[in-house]
Amino acid sequence: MSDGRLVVVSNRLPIGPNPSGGLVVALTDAFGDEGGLWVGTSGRVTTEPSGKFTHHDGLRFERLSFDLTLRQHENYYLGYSNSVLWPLFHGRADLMEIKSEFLDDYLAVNRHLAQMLASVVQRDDVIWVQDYQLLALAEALRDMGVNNRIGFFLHIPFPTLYDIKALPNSEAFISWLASFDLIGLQAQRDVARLLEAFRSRKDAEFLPDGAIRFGEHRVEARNFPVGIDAAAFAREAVAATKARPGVSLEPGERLIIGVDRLDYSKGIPNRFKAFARLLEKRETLSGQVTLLQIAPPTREEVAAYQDIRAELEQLSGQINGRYADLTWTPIRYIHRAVPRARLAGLYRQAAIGLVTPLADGMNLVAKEYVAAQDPEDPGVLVLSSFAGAAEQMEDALIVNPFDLDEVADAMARALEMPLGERKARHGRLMQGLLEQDVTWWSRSFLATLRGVPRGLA
Ligand code: GDG
Repeated sequence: MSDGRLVVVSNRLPIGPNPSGGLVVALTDAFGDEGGLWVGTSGRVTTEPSGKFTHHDGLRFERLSFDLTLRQHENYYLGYSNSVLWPLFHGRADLMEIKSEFLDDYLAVNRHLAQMLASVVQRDDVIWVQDYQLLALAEALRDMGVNNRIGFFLHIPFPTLYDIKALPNSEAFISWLASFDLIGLQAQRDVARLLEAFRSRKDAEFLPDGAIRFGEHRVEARNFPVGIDAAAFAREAVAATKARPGVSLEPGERLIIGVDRLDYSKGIPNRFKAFARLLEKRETLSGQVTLLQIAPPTREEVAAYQDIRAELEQLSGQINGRYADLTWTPIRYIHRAVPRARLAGLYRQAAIGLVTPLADGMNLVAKEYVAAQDPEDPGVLVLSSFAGAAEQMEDALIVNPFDLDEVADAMARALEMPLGERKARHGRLMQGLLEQDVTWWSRSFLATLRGVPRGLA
């Protein structure tokens, strides 16, 4: 076991005196009292490439940021990361935009970062790389002679071998992965796909302990489902409900909530259509149920995101036009971010958490919705089988988001579900969230990484 410093690398560094978010909670715990280093981009776009890191003080661990140039932002971040890898890994090869300069700058940013990192990494450090923007980092570090343990965690789904073939660099892509010591994935299905990709390589040797050997290097792949700080979020939901009333509803009217970055992978159009199907099938629900969809903007410079926004505006207008009356608007669609404390209260107010992605690494909204419920009168989670969370959250009503009737029927079932069944399902789901929370996630990943054998396989 190595006890060296932890060095985390992610695309975006959390900057400011009080950064928040799941990853910050998990890693603050992982850095512990010994501290460590977190490295990532500053979020600033400059004209000159930055040759060295900027230090940020104020936390128990050290933070180092670097700036991207406008060209790097366009090609590495919006281009290869979010117009090639993101759509492909979410099963949307049709939305990929392949340009050679995207890949060139993706590699250039990964190499440039590796170079800067190599100068600060110490002999016993363990390096933990986060997510799809930095897939090529370990290979670049190895080329520079960095021999430390390097782990990688992919927050989004791993693609099928069939989809990998659609990459302009599918062979090199597998070699990038083979340079890590440990690859963490959200779900078992992702591990199976990664192993299939490795199996397609003639130079891969599957070892009896489950690891894979490429030449002299050995790599392991396992699933570590990301959790949330469930206990803290439950407290936040109670506080939010005491602090202010939720959205105003007519007597007897019930709320269904959806919360997602406005992304085509989240299945929001299907959700709206399934909700319309529910209204069509159950006329008595007219005026009795409202869908609140919070969908803050994201990656608006990418054309596919402009298209999904236009589609949703059209669809919500159409459904509201058909069903609304003087006192009831069936879909309340908010294209803006809502403060986190407010969100916790809205989840708690909602009788249904409607989470219907077409592809999703995990989906933390599903977990937050459950954590926010009143255990004495909990709402029901309706969850897509395509979210990684479905592997853990078997007590949700699991649906196929492509089948509008199935989703509509699950909503109807949730609205009618007796209190005893709701409590039993919620109790089991909450227990799972508390047992496998976000610190469990980072601790299990790091314990595994620190324990992987080094040197020749
Ligand atoms: C990636 C993977 C994986 C959303 N709207 C507002 C808001 N949010 C917060 C939610 C939740 C987070 O954003 C979204 O997390 P998800 O997990 O649902 O999805 P991604 O952003 O796509 O995250 C995903 C995750 O990484 C972690 O590994 O689960 O599969 O795609 O926390 O609450 N927060 C606030 N206002 C909003 O309007 N405050």
